[in-house]
Amino acid sequence: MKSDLRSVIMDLDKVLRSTYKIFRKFDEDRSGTLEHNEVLTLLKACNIEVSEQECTECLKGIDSNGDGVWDFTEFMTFLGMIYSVKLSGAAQKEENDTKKAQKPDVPKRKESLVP
Ligand SMILES: [Ca+2]
Repeated sequence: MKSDLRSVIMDLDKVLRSTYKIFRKFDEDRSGTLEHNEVLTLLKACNIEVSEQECTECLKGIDSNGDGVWDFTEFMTFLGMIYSVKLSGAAQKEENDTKKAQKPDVPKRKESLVP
């Protein structure tokens, strides 16, 4: 149990380090935070097409301390939201696939069952 926890912490450490490297790549001016234009670039990199206004709203929605930019913690919040959306999409697809698999293959009849 203790070694499992230690293993998870070590894995988490690796994930956080690589995530921080990604955060730094988007922090083009090395300010330590992501400003509007950097968030816009990030959203585009995630294939999320938004207008300037939508980007502002997204930035504000995750900007928990209200300083107008995203710090690393807020960036992690964004990633968590992206991951959550991805998981719910995968769950929905799995549910749809299950429904399709369970649906009986009944051929449509054109003729009436009543003679
Ligand atoms: Ca920045």
